[in-house]
Amino acid sequence: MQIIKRQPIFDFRLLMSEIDWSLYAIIDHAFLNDRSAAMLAEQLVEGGAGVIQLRNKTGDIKVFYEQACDVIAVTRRFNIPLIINDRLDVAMAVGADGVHVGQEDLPVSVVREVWKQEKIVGVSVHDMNEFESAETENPDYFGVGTIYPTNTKSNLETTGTEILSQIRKKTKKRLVAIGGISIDSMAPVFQSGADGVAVISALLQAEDIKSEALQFKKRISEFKAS
Ligand code: 3NM
Repeated sequence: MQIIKRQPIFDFRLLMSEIDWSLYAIIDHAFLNDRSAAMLAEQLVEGGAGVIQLRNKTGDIKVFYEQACDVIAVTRRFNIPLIINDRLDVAMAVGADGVHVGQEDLPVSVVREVWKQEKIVGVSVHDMNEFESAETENPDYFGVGTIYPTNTKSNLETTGTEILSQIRKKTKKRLVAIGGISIDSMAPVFQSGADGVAVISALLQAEDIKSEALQFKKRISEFKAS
């Protein structure tokens, strides 16, 4: 295991504008199936994912840390940001580029207080109340969902795409739609103002992950061109 220097990949002010948020791939431990997180990261990035998030809900922080060390070696090579789900300690320990918090995690303001460096902080919102209250803490981007039904996180109500249009009217910040998103269900998400899609199962369950990511990107570039 290598020790990672705690340096941001780019100047942070450039970072937010240089990131391609359109395909935000989440590597979820529950979907590894004996594959390494680093190998998946490589395929996703080669397929065009512009952001990688690492998610591990098992509670085994040592494993999470080791996976993050391996994945950041890949994302650094491709100059792609690595965002850690939930765990600020893991994010800080590996010198990740950001952390994504949910409604039950540390508040955005606390993350910024503890992590003195300029890093990306994203937050999940599921309705307008959560959005309004998260906005007061000034996150860098919002994960908005659960857009469509999904087995990956089935305890939440689905919002459909309407919430994206509502939030789009209220903020210029990056909006990443999440929940049940596949190549065929993406169009309304982008039409409603999302900057990107955050995807787990449609990518990690694909037979060829790199080519699935490429297909996502191809379709996204068609939306952007139209
Ligand atoms: N968060 P898939 S939905 C991790 O709504 C997660 O906050 C959600 O996985 C939220 O692409 C979700 O397989 C699951 O549907 C996303």
